[in-house]
Amino acid sequence: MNPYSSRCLRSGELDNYSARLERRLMDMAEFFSDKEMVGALSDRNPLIYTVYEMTAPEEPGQLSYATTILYPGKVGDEYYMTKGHFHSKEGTGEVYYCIAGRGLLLMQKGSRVETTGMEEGVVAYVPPGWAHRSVNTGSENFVFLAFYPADAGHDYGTIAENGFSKIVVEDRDGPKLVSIRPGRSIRP
Ligand code: S6P
Ligand code: ZN
Repeated sequence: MNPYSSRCLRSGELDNYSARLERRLMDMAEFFSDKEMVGALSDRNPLIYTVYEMTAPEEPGQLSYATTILYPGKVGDEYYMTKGHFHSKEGTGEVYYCIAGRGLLLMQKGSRVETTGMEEGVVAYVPPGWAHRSVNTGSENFVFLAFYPADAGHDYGTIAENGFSKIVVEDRDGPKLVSIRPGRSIRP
């Protein structure tokens, strides 16, 4: 295959991409904690995030990249966030680069939870084996670019079933990490 490139705008749009995905609340209802609020918002079904992917062939050694535009908002007290996933293939990590906005990269391995604060210019590393989710804790679009092995694959089912053991909610003093499944391993 031949080399290629994309121009990544500050808005998060790629001018050259292979797929554009939209995730609305009802595409990810099971991922938010406040089920009553999910029900109340179901008619409006707000757009939570948009992804522009440039995927390479799913073969060892190939790399894909994608931007995510995560919109500001909350479902109850819980900030808008991505579904979050493990990579299906063991031994595959990922690099995130924040282009605009403010948020948290929430990661979990077993019962260990780590967060990295994301703002313009921050580069973050997700080591192999860590589930990862992005959370918009700001009032503007949280925009980031991710680079990952093209054959990593995405396991959403484990998160849909078990959830992360901590969620990010708005408190009087700002974003707060709250334990909802203390000490529980994400992969029982
Ligand atoms: C892919 C990478 C990101 C996410 C995107 C949406 O490995 O981590 O491009 O796919 O942020 O999140 P999610 O959890 O719905 O795939
Ligand atoms: Zn990933």
